[in-house]
Amino acid sequence: MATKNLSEYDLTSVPSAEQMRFGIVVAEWNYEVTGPLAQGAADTLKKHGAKDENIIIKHVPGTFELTLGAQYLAEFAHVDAIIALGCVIQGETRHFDFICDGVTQGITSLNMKYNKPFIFGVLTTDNQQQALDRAGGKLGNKGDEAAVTAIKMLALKADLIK
Ligand code: DLZ
Repeated sequence: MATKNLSEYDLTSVPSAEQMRFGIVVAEWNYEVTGPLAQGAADTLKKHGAKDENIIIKHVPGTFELTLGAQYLAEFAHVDAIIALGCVIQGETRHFDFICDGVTQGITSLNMKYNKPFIFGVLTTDNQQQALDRAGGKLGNKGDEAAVTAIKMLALKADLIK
């Protein structure tokens, strides 16, 4: 199966983000990957109209901490949507599984708890090269995909509320 390029999407299908406020929480582990993810997400939000002052970027130590970091942003930063960015690379122990399970369930439950989009921008790969390929490399940037998803989910909410 061909792998999708994460940065390729129909530009015309993305609503304006001009009035939206975003939080981005970034894991410091594997920062050579998560740094470019954050850059991609912020650039894509701005490309679709988000203002600099409406993009709040905060860091947490590792992917496991993304859930609480995202909750802090929802509680204290008055943002409309939160993008959680991390990278977990398979190692020799079962840590990979525990971190992936924790963050997946954590981010999922935040969506329900706050009724806001919490976007899962976590790469889970077998090795570093696979991660770099998806952080601005040959397969695009998962941060771009996460940003577009955040905008679309907020637009869906606005459409249904009115
Ligand atoms: C401990 C750990 C390991 C082994 N691997 C990763 C990883 O690949 N990616 C990542 O973001 N974080 C990793 N961590 C750190 C955990 O996410 C967490 O920060 C620590 O277990 C402390 O709670």
